[in-house]
Amino acid sequence: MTPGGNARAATPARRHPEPAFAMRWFGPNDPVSLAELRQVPGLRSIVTALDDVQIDQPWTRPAIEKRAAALASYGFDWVVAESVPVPDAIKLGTPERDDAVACFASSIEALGQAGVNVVCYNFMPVFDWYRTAFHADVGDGSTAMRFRQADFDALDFGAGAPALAAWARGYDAVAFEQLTQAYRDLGERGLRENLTAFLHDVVPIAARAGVRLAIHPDDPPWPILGLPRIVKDRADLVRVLEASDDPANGLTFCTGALGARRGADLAGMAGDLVDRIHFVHARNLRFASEHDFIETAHLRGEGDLDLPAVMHALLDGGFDGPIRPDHGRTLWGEERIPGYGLFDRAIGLGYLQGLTHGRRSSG
Ligand code: DNO
Repeated sequence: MTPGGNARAATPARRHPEPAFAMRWFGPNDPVSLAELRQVPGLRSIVTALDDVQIDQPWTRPAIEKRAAALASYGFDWVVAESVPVPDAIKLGTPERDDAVACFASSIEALGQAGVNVVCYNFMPVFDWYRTAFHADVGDGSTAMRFRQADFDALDFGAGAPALAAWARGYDAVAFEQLTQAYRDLGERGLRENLTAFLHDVVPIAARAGVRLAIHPDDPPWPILGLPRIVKDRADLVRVLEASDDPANGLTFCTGALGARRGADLAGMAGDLVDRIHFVHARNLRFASEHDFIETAHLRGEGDLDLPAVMHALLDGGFDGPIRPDHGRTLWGEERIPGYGLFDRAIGLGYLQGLTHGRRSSG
């Protein structure tokens, strides 16, 4: 019997493998130290990036091996590069695009040689993920990140956009206006074509290097500021996968990003796409209304997303890749990067481990 007696009942029961339970570390400047992470039960795998490398420079094998050695000295493996940045030249298809693709490809090859086999990237224009509050009051003395469209709409980008802690660079007024206008002119269709061209170029290189590419969905998963968004929902994910059938062309399944579209069938998507899911971000959130949500603890019932259902779909589908608890609340007075405190993510990791072990012993 297949657990749950679901649509997979006709296929032989799947094993329930162990994913690689991981946490993200932002490098030497992260207020969470490797010494602290070492105390998290069952944590052997780290997700990190060489954020100090300029975006127009490739990641070199010595630099990658240096970071891997720092992790290894605490007993950790580097399992995912999150993220290797995709410069605007590639997304916009400017004349510098080919050089930028060559640079990205060279980073992929070096990562593969160093044994880092999964690469997370995104194709979001201008902003990576965006929140309108980083320390919103949860009501129990903790804080969490929030996105409220009305607050976003009230922002004034007339003077450009500030750098947001640890994930995006800032732009002055002129650069911001030029860049946003270039993406608006490009539109969804142009951005999709540029993603397809990018995949066409880099997927074969990744496949040869033994690296799986894992695109991260847009967050929030709807257009903001009139900018095109092309990785928002199931149809978009399928379109990305169809751009190249090679298994090296895969997904980062981010429950928080995809689940911010109210009513998204996360477990259904996870089960259907599991063979191409190379990396999982597990995050929970609670809706105040459509396009207004606050992030919550991972536990079922704390937020509106059903992480146990997603985990079961992944495990029943044979998922054994890296998974990390994504954004958590800021707890117990810690001073960390918003969303990336130690405590709630450690609790979240324990929850994901418990769900996995429970499913294994019942399946
Ligand atoms: C947010 C993360 C993102 C993610 C990139 C992937 O916490 O999920 O910053 O790393 O969007 O490229």
